[in-house]
Amino acid sequence: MSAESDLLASLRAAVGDGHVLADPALRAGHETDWSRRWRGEALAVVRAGTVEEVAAVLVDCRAAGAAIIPQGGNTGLVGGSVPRGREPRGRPQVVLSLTRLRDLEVVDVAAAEVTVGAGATLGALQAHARGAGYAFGVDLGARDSATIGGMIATNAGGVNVIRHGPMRQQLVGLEAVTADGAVVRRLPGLVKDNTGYHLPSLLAGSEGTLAIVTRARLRLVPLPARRAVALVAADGADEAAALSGELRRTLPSLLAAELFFEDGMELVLRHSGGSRPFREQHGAYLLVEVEGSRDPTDELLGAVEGCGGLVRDAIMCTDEAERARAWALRERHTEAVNAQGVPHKLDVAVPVGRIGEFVRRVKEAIGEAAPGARTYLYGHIGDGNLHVNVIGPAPEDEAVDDAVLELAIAMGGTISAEHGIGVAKTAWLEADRGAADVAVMRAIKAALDPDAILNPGVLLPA
Ligand code: FAD
Ligand code: 2HG
Ligand code: ZN
Repeated sequence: MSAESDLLASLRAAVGDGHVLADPALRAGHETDWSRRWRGEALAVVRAGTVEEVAAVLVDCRAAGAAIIPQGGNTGLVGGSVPRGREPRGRPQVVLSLTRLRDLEVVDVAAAEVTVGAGATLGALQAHARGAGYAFGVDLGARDSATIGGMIATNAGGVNVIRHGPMRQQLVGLEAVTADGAVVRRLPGLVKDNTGYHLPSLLAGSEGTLAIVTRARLRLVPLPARRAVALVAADGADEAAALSGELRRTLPSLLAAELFFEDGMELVLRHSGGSRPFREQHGAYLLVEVEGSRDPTDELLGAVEGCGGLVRDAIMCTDEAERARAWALRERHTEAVNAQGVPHKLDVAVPVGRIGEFVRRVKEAIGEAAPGARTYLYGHIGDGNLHVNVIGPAPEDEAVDDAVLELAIAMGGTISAEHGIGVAKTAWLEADRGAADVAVMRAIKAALDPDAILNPGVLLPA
């Protein structure tokens, strides 16, 4: 038997024959990412069902010198969830799928916390929390596929960061398996727990390079009794940023402040149907959502009216159907862009006050790097996070990526606001974080994963 068939045999012994997918047809959906820009070949996809099975898979892979690609819902947008086109050391790659770890424990109502398996989807967690009268503080468009483990690994942000923060802020405890198969577990859910290095914080945003997340203890937030949404038209990104700032100041219950533009909205309407919310075209659109124990519509209306000259037009969405239509205009950008071709997706943040300047300069930079490319901009304006999507350049052509990331750094921003570094941006990590930070990251990586079997080529340049 070859070393690879030995490894397959031990993986089958660890998780059961039916959970080791070696057939190319069964592997295929796990080998290409959501954007179709990244793909690679796996020896097998292994679907572990318990933390002990995860540990056994890690021990087997380490012994066999195989690399492990952790995978949740495979909705990540930086290529970290699928095998590398070329594994840095030429080793076989095993996709470790965590989606079977999807149990949802009873909500701890007194503590406002819940413990869930890493493979539970965000949507399942949200429904579970709602059933106990709570909500979860993070929300994003891929809610029906993205898993809690993947969201921790990427420190996912989403639409409610201005209110509740990203995934890292929801973490009260964690269970994870390190590269040598050891299980680290601290799940009592103590908000006050000052006993040294905080492993949940370290693993949040580690993108599967330090350990496999198997279970998490999460904080919950009050379930908003009522919500109100307004769509506001402004002259441009500067005015939208000023509006968002003013609304943050005047609306303590602001949940979301989202930005999009005319071309993106048109694309969404062509892709999914529906009609324009405003008769005239405007320079920028802002979707604002507030929550309250009583209907916050009047409060929102008053705050928007208070912004006077910044508002060109506004629509209050008073019922659930209108709110859903307004949200679809923003959330469906990702799928509408994907339908145009394989996108270059850059997920930058710049200081909120410079968003307008960034919008102007990024279009110029893309025009120079890739004449004729189509650019769609949208994002979470409340936290300065703009999604830059470019259609046209070949997937392997990085000129446009370089131009956008260079500009973000030059303007005091970051190359990744919420999607992570993945394989897409490793070359830019040092320019963003600096050599000293990257050296510390490398030291942590070497301590926890000395053989570099966990997601090689992701986050840190190989
Ligand atoms: P995967 O894609 O499977 O994996 C992502 C990364 O985490 C990979 O590096 C993988 O190796 C690692 N990983 C996965 N599971 C584990 C685990 N258990 N232990 C260790 N490492 C693991 N992201 C945002 O931040 N905000 C948004 O608003 C947002 N909206 C989106 C909308 C759409 C339509 C889509 C397609 C994506 C969106 N995303 C967004 C990106 C994506 O949903 C998030 O990055 C999400 O956190 C990925 O979760 P996942 O389970 O799909 O992880
Ligand atoms: C969003 O905010 C997601 O919609 C996806 O983060 C962003 O499509 C993108 O680039
Ligand atoms: Zn986003």
